[in-house]
This record gives sequence, C-alpha cells and structure tokens, in this order.
Amino acid sequence: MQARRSGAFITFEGGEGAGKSTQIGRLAVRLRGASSIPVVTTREPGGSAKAEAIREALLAGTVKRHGPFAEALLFSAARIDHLDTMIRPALARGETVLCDRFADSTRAYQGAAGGLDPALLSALERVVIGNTRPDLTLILDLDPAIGLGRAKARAGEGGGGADRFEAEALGFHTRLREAFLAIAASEPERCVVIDAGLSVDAVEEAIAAAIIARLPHHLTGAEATDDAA
Ligand code: T5A
Repeated sequence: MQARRSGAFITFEGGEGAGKSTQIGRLAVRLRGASSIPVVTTREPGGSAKAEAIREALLAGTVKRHGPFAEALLFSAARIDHLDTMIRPALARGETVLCDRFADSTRAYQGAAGGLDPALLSALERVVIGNTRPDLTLILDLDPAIGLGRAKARAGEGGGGADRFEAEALGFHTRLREAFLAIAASEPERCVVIDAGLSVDAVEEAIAAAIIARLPHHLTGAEATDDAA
C-alpha cells in the first residue's frame, strides 16, 4: 500500500436507492468539521473524465447486449482510470476519499446477480485494484422494493426513467442484497452493515458510530498518522 499521511479510503455499497449519495454528502460535512484531513467525494462508475464517459454507456444499457463479462470489463476500465487519476493521488496526498460504490459492486452486480464466475471476477479485481483496497466499506442494507421505490420516486421528480440496472427484476435486486451481506460476513474487518431503512438522520448517526469505532481519529479530531496505511 502506498505511503499515506492520515487519510482513509472509505467506500459505500448497497442496492439501488439505499441512500449512499445522501450519506456521503453528510459524512463529508461531518469529517471536514471534525478534522483537518481533506475529504474528497467521488463515485463509480465515474469520478474521472474517462470513467464518466464509460458510465454514460453502461447506464444507458448500450453494453447490456454484450453480456455481464463485457460490462465487468468496462466497469474495470473505468475503475482503472478513476484509481490512477483520482483515488490514488488523493490518498497519496493524505486525503480521505469517500467513494460511492467500488469493486464490491462488480462482485455483487456482475457476479452474484449477473451470474459471472466469482473466481474470474476475483482475478480481475486483483489486476484492477492491486493494493488499493478500502480501509472501511459501509454497506447500506435495505429491502430492495423500498430502495427501488425511492429511486423511482426520485427519477419521477426529475422526469427520468429507470436506468440499466434499476430496470432489472426484483429477483436480481434480492440477489444483490444477499451478495452484499455475504461480502460483509466474509470480510468483517473491512465491512460494516448499516440499516438503511431508518430515517436519514438515524442512518447518518449509525455511520458516524462506525467511523468512530473503526477510524476514530477522523471524527474525534485526535491526531493520528497511519491507521489507514
Ligand atoms: N454498478 C456499479 C455495477 O453494476 N457494477 C459496478 O462495478 C459499479 C461500480 C450506478 C449503477 O451501476 C451499477 C450499480 C448501479 O446500478 P447510480 O446511478 O450511481 O448507478 O446508482 P446508485 O449507486 O444505486 O445510486 P442511487 O442514486 O440510485 O442510490 P443511492 O445513492 O444509494 O441513494 P440516494 O442517496 O441518491 O437516495 C435515493 C433517494 O432516496 C432518498 C433520497 O432523498 C433520494 O430521493 N433517501 C431516503 N428516503 C428515506 N429514508 C432514507 N434513509 C433515505 N436516504 C435517501
């Protein structure tokens, strides 16, 4: 892992409409108020110019007809550019990176729900992310019917429709939820499951409690140098 001053790499994962974007915004405000460590927020697919262009094609569904492996390769291509141009430089400067989705989404969406062989995805993940693994992953767990309802209501407000993955059947989203919970169970040192069915304020408090438990100096203001390295 690269040398870091004191930032951390924190990823948010979960199904559609679980509240990741909402909570990343709130956590960024809290972290900036509690510590002098700079905080950047980003997302996948996307987060860099090339990756945002790939995002457009993926979410429009133009790659779907080529199958889940082609989609996994494109998510990976976007991730490589995002890591090289945004995430790794920020971590090397000692900043904290809050990322809306990362490699666990490929495991869950293209793997567990999309049917790709986990061994193949695991080999791809090693090549793509190398040692840049999250220090903490917050898995926002929510009944998929509720999450899809939230995403639909929000899309309705903006006049848009369901994207490539929101349009999948409920069974796909149920497999996703199970996949994220299985990832959390298999890597408890990295992952914390958050009940995303609570109010926005209650979810924010649960996330703050997880940060205090796992990466205390980020919210208590105590100076630490290397707990994320
Ligand atoms: N994907 C991604 C893959 O298949 N493989 C991969 O490797 C990667 C990286 C990305 C899509 O790409 C797929 C997964 C996705 O399908 P996206 O638009 O970025 O597409 O989709 P999401 O990440 O799912 O983002 P969403 O915006 O849909 O969901 P969020 O960010 O989890 O939810 P948020 O915060 O926008 O909230 C949704 C709505 O719910 C409300 C909000 O106000 C908002 O209206 N809300 C709540 N309402 C009640 N109670 C709460 N606690 C609430 N929290 C939020």
